[in-house]
Amino acid sequence: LFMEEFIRGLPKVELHLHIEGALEPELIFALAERNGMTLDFPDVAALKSAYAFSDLQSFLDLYYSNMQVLLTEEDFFDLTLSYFARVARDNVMHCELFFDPQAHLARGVPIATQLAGIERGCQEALRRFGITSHVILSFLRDMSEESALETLEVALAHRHRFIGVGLDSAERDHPPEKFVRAFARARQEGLRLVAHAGEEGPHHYISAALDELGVERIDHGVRCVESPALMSLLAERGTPLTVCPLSNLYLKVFGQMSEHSLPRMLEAGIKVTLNSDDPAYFGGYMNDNFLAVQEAFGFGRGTWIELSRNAIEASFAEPTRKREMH
Ligand code: ES4
Ligand code: ZN
Repeated sequence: LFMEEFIRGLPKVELHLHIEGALEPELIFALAERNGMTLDFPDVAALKSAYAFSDLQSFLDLYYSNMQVLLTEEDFFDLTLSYFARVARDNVMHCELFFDPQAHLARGVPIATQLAGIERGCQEALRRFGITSHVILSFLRDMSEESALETLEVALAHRHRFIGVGLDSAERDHPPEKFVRAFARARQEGLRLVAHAGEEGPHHYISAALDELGVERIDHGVRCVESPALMSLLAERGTPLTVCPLSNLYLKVFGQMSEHSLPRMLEAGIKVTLNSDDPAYFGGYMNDNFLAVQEAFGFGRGTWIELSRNAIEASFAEPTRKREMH
């Protein structure tokens, strides 16, 4: 109980959060009503009963379907501020959030609308809660590289509104190599680079994201434990992994939390961080993830401090902000 209070009170940094994955069922219904849309579910309870996933794709189908209620700048603002209001209670002090522009562009929502709403939500979070944040534009890997490049060109009119690019969505059969040109273009613009790899996909996707795309952080990366050579490399280079324990459980990457590769990665000296991924879908926000890990592994205070330091160091926060957080 003492450890639980200690973990709840720890100042936290979230580096792996899809803002569309913070869309709670109640907000889905509120936005649908505001936008005059009819949902496939009669009420919140019926929608929630669909939140049982067998793998990544079964989750993504519902995730893309639900986000159709996001149409206006106000919708993106309300979503973003609702996330920050929730994690202020978990003592989150800094967050780097992903958004999926291609998913909204496909419905005719301009990238300027998306970015304006998200940015205003981030500014309000700083004003109300003192939480700092950065936005990362994520390419959908199940779409073409041409689409990624077009999206990046349109987004570059708002270059100052995002700090980097990422790569997400259905991983299997969509290796990092597919996006070499898109990441090279982003690098040219001085953008920071991250990519999802080794969540459902094989460990060699992690190596490819590092070597072919030149990413600075790996999102998930939990399947690195299948290659001892890769684990040594990650530890040597100090490459941060943004691990999402409840996500991995809900998407059946691991059968139980006790089987999660987190302790093996820590043991190998890899810079692991803990994050929530899609908190409205996977049973909880930062503290829920931290406490689920503690229940399974019973870490001591030293490990929790190490995880917290890793997240501050792995962030793209300004050096002065990093010093403040330490
Ligand atoms: C995602 Cl858990 C996960 N994996 C890959 N892409 C995603 N987009 C949103 N959540
Ligand atoms: Zn993710």
